Amino acid sequence: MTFLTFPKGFFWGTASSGPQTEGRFEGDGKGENIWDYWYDKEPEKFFNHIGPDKASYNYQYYKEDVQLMKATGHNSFRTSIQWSRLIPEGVGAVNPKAVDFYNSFIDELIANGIEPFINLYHFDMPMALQEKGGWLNRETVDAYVNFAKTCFELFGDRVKYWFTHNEPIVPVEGGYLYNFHYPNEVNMKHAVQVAFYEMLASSLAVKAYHENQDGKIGIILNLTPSYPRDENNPEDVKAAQIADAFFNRSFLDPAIKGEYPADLIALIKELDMVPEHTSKDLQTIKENTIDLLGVNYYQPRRVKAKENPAGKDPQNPMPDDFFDYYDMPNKKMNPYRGWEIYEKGIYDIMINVRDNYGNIPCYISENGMGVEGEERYINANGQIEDDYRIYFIKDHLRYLHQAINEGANCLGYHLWTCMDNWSWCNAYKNRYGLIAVDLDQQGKRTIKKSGYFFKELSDKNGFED
Ligand code: BGP
Repeated sequence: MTFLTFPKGFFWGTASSGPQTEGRFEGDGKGENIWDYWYDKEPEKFFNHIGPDKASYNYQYYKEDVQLMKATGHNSFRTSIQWSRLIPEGVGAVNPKAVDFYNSFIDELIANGIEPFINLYHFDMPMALQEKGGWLNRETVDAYVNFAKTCFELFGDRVKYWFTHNEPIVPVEGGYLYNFHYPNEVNMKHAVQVAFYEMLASSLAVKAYHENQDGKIGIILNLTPSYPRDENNPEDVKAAQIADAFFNRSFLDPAIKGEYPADLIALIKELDMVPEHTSKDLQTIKENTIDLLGVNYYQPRRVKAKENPAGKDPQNPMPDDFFDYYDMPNKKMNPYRGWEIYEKGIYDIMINVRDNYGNIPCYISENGMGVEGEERYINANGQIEDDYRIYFIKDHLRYLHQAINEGANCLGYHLWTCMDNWSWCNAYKNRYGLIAVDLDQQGKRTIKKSGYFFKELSDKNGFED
């Protein structure tokens, strides 16, 4: 047995987001976002027809929730400010009830020794802006920068860790390529424009932050390492590099290096999909890079060379015209979410950031395991015995520890998530929390076995392996 100790001051905690936890309440002044709108229109698209109005009641229970965070060892916690709660129409008037709510929540966290990490955009476009094109419209970039500045002015005296986006590639994939987020378009040219405007918005927010504030600002990216089927097959390797360019380096490079990768630029030119931009925009991206990188890690991407290139539809190009997914035999799976579990991926990401991105300060901003039907693990005391989650965490932390020992500049580990929350179209299908939420009992909370494990992990700043 060895004890794996993490660096002094390591951030232990969890991540969540406003739209997945807060809920909507009569008289709260929140405006409509794409999730509220889509759910009203097509509730059948959401697991068990549960929509964003029925998130985990954090808007009401935040004080109790902060106590539960303390009880589960949090010294830090990430959530997002819902744009449509703070500024209901996306631009214009600020909702005073939202200001009160976020102020009290932030104060409560700090009073309990929990460092707030605040993200600005977690897939939640205000509907008034989506009606005008959302991220396809340059006006949204200006509106976002105004929202970001408003947040910095209102909360920047106390919040010292800010993030411009969570997983900006997801609105691109979900909304404009693979049809799992509103507006459900399949249009790669639009996808590229959306990605560019999200990135530009991020850089402009970084600029605004650095002009007036003294904390750190970064971006949170879901990095899915691309592994070729056969490392000795150059065609597989090339296919994996292309997937990496589209889905990882498309944000990683401009966010940290201030430039898009040359191979991605060449591909986008070949596709004749260069987004609308000015040379000043590129200068803005160049000059306003992040201070801190958040890494969400769930699964790798296994890739092989395209088997049937003739199958391409020239009218409707897609990123996966350039590679095929490889279904590796005997991989370890989370069957509920359908994602591969590959713990070493966390190490590979850290080493990549160390070697190719100047070893910028980073932290694991999400990692976790969603499981369906956890009620079957409830013991006689009413506690969910989620040993699988404890193993999952330890198995990843072991590799993270190794990367840190080898020089990775990793400052913390946040699990997804604190308490079971609303997961977009999956609603409450898969539960990720350290704390169970009973929707049939007005969101009653019960700490799971993993919650007690996490407390000990944080108190001891490591674990016996
Ligand atoms: C990440 C998102 C989170 C969260 C998590 C779990 O991609 O940042 O918002 O939802 O994944 O995934 P899912 O909810 O799809 O199961």
